[in-house]
Amino acid sequence: MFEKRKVRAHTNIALIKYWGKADEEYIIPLNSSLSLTLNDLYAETSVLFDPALDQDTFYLDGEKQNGSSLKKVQHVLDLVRQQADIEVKARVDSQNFVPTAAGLASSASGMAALAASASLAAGLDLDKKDLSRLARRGSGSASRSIYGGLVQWQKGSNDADSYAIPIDPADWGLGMYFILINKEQKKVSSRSGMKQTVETSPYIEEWARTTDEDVEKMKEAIAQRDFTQMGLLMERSASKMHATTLGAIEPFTYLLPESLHAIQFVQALRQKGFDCYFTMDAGPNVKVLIKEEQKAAIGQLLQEEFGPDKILYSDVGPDIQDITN
Ligand code: 2P0
Repeated sequence: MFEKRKVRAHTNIALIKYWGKADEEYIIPLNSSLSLTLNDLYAETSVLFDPALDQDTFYLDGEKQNGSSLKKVQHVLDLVRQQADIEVKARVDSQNFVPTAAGLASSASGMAALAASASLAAGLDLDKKDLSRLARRGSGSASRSIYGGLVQWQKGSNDADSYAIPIDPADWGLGMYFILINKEQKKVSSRSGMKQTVETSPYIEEWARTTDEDVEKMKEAIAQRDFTQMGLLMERSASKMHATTLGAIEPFTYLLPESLHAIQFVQALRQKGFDCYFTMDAGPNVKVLIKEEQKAAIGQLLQEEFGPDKILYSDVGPDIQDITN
C-alpha cells in the first residue's frame, strides 16, 4: 500500500547563474552556481502511487497536463520507480503559489517538490543530498531548491557528485524585488537557450571558467557579509550570462527594452545612495537584491516608476518541507 505525500518547495534565484550543461541526460552543469531561496514563491505537490491507475496523470493548478509538461514529470517518476523497484502509476497534483500573471512559474520549485513528494510516496527515505541529486534530474535549478537561504550547486562531474549544499541561512535581512515585464515575447526556454549557447557561442568556455571563480568570490563575500560585493558579483554574473546568448548562432536575447530600462533604473538608484543590484534569468523580468532596511524606500521608488502591480517582493525562504498532514 502506498500513502499520498505532499511537499512544499520554494523557488530560488541564482546570484551566480547556471548556464550550460556538460551532460544533458544527467543534467551535469558546465559550472557551479549559487542561489537565494525565496519565501513567497513556491510550489506544493502531492503524489499518490495507485495500483488502480493505468497511466500517470499530472494536474497543474487543477488542469490536466499532457505533452512535454507531463513527460518531464514522468521522467522524475520513472527515476523514483527505478530506485524503489516498483511499477505502479501515479497521480501528481501540483499548485504553483506565484502571484497571478507574474510569468514566474518556476521549474526549480516544481521539480524539487515533485522529487521529494514522489520519493516519499514511493517509500524511499532519501537524505537531502540524494534529494538534490534526484531534483537535478528533473531540472538543474531544482537541485538548489532543497535548501533555504544561500545555496551552492557544486557542479561535480557525474550523477553522484553533482548536488547542492547549503552555504548560509541568509537570516541577516536580505530581500528581493521583482520588476515584472510582462510583454509576450518569442520564448526560448532555458533548456533550449542554454543548449544553443553551448553548441554555438564562442563565449561559453570563458563563461564556465570565470563563473567557477565567481562562485568562490561570492562565497567569500557571503562569509564576510559584504553585501556590496555580493551585489556587484551578482550583476556581473547575469551580464556575462546574457552576453553568451548574443554570441550564439542565431543570436538571441532575453532582454526587452523594458528590461534594460529597469536595469538602468536600479543602477541609477545606486547613484542616489541605495544599495540595490539587478539580476535576470531566462526571461525579461528584472530582479533586485536589497537589504531589508531599505525595503520600504526602494519599494516606493520602484512602484512609482513601474506601477504597483508590476512590483513583487520576497524575503528569504526555508528548506523543502513535508506538509502531508
Ligand atoms: C539559474 N536558469 O541558475 C539559471 C539562470 C535560468 C537562467 O537554471 O534544463 O530550468 O531544466 O536544467 O534549471 C533555468 O534552467 O534548466 C536556470 P534545465 P533550468 O537559475
